[in-house]
Amino acid sequence: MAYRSFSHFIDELERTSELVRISEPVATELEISELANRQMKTPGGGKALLFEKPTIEGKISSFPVAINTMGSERRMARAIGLESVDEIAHQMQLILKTKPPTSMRQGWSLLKQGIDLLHARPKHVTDGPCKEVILRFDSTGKLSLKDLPVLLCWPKDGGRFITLPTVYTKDPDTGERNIGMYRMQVYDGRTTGMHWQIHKVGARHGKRYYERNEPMPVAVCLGGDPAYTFAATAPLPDGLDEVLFAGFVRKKSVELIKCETCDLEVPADVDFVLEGYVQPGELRAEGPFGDHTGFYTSVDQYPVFHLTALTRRKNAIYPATIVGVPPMEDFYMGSASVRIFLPVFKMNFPEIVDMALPAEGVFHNLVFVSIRKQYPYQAYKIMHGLWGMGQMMFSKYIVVLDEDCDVHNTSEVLFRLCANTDPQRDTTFIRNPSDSLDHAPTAPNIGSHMGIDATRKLPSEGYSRGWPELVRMDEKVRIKMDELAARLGLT
Ligand SMILES: [Mn+2]
Repeated sequence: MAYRSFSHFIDELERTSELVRISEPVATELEISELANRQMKTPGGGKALLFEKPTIEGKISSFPVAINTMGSERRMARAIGLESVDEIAHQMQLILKTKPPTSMRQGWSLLKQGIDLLHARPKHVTDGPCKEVILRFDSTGKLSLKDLPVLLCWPKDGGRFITLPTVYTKDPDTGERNIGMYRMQVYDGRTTGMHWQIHKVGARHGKRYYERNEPMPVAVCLGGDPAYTFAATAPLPDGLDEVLFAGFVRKKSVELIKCETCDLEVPADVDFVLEGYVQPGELRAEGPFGDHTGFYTSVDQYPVFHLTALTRRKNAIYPATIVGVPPMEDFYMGSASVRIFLPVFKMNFPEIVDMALPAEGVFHNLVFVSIRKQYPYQAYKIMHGLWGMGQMMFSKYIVVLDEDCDVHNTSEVLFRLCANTDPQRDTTFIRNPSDSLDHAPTAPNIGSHMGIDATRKLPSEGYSRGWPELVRMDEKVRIKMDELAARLGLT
C-alpha cells in the first residue's frame, strides 16, 4: 500500500493505536527529545509521537513534529504498507530466483505473487502537493529554515539538526541519481551542514562536481510516503536507484516533479522540499552531535548546503528522529533492512541461514550470522565475504554461528560464543575501512576488525576430540507437554 502523504501515514498509525497526539506546547529544544527517547527505550519501541504545538524559542511553530514513526517492528512494517516486513523479504527472494519473464504467463504469475516491478518505474508529473507553497530566496525574503521545528536533540549538540532528510543528488556525467540520509546542522536561515561521509554516494557525486568546479545541485525532502525515507536508508547495492526501490516497495510508481531552482527531480507528494546547492570545496565546522554510536561525534569539516527555495504542502508535517545511546528508532529501520536484504546475502553466500545486527552494536559494531557449515574454515570465508560487501565493510565484530542458533536471541548467541570458542584458535583480525563515526580506532576511517568462529569445529579443522552434542528435549515429549502446560496455564 502506498501512502498519499506523510499525514496519511500518521492517520494510519493513529487508527492502529500506534501514535500519541500531544496537544500541549513542547519545546523543540531538548524537550521533544526527552519524551521521544523515553518511547524509544520502552521495550518494543513505544509509540510514535505527534507534537501538534512544538515551540521554537518559546513560539509555537506553524508545523507539527512527528517522531518515532518507524520505531517499532509494527510501525516499520506499516511504513512500507505491510503487516510484516517478511512479506517484502519473501518478494525479494522470489525476484532473485526468477529469470526475467519471457511470456505473458510468466509475467502474470509474478504478478499473482504480488510482485509488480512495473511500479518500480517512476512517473513524471508537472504539479503536485509539494508545490502548494513556494518560497524562493530572491522574491519574498520570507524564506528561512528557522521557521521549521528542527530539533535541538542533545544538550551538547552544536546546534539544531535535521535528522530525517532524504537528500537527492546526481552524478553530473552519468545522471545516476542517489537518495541518501545525511544529518544537516542548521547554521542560519539558509545554510546547513551536509554530513556525507567519505564512503557515501553523496560524497562521491560531490567529488565529481569538485573536479568540474561547478556547484552541485542538491534537493532535500522531508515527509511524504515513508517508503522514501526507508529507501534512503536501505543498504541498496551501489548504483541501484532508491526511487525504483521505493516504487517497488510501495507498489505504486513514485511521481517525480522538477525542482524550481535546481536541476533535480523529487517525489511530488513530500511535505517539504529544500532546494539548493553545495559549492565544491566549501567546508565548515559541523558538530558536535549526539550520534547513533551513543557518543557525541566531535567537530569536523563538512560541505555546506545553501538553500535557494523551499516548497511545501499547505499542511506539512515535519518528520524527525533522534539518535543516541541504543536502542533508538534507527534500530527498527536497520533490522527491517537486514530482513529485506537477507535474500541478497543468501544469493551471494548460500550457506547463510540468518543474520542479526543487535541494537547494542549500533549497526556496524556487531554482526551475528548463522551458517550451514559444510567444510573447514567456512566461517572465515563468510566473515571475509561480508567484510567485502558495501556497508558491511565497517563491521567491527563478526560472530559466525551454527545453523541451529537463533541469532536474534543475544543470550543464546553469547552462550554459543563462550562455549564453542578457543579464543586464540577461533579469532581472526583484519584491517578494513571503519565507520567515520567510530571514535575507537586510533585514526579515523581505518581500523582493525575481528571475526569469531563460534561454529562447531570439524576434524578437518584440526579438532579431533569429537564435538559434543547440545542438550535438548525429545520433540515428542515437548509437544505432549505443550498441551499439558497450556491446560495448567504454565509456559
Ligand atoms: Mn544509493
